[in-house]
Amino acid sequence: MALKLEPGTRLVVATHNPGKARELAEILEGRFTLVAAGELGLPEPDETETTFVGNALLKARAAAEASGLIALADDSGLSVTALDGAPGIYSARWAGPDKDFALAMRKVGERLEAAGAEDLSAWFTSALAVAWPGGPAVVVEGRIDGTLTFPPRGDRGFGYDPIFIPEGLDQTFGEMEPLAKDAMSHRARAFAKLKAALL
Ligand code: ITT
Repeated sequence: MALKLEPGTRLVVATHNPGKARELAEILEGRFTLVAAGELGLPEPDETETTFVGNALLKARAAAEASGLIALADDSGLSVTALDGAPGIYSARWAGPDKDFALAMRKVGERLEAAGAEDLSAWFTSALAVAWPGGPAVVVEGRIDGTLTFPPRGDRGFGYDPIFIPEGLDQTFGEMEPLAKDAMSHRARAFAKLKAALL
């Protein structure tokens, strides 16, 4: 049987990151009835996998089992070429327990400086997973390439947005209109694949 997501389906969005939740709601454009993981009091599972895909599946499956609803999860992060792909799946963890992304962005800058890196290329990845309670799951990945800039610029978006300039543009994700980011982001690219697979 082909997996399908019917319009209007109740979908739990398995994220505790408000910036991500907002973008996912914008990208899904009212196609589904979204229920936030926080609203259901769902626990945040430990992200024990070693890939974006693995952690997205883990989060979607945990939310589907705990809620009995179809669940959508995103695992994402910033990868820096000169840092061998770091922080990658550890992007949230570089911000520490206080989720301090000014600190995390400074850490990226300091590591680049310590490495004497001239290559400032980087990319964002988003793995989006959909899991059915007690059933199958689907996962896809989207990516956008760009260049890092220091100091950070702009206060829109979230996380590492103020240091990331997407390829071909000169504004950071932190400076761009949210809808412009949504039209090109790693998350939007992953969703386009999900749409092709499930809608
Ligand atoms: P959930 O697991 O509850 O969804 P989280 O913030 O822990 O929330 P991740 O483990 O996927 O999510 O961590 C991804 C981190 O990567 C996130 O905290 C951001 O700092 C960063 N990140 C991902 N997408 C981003 C984007 O579009 N812009 C800026 N930073 C982003």
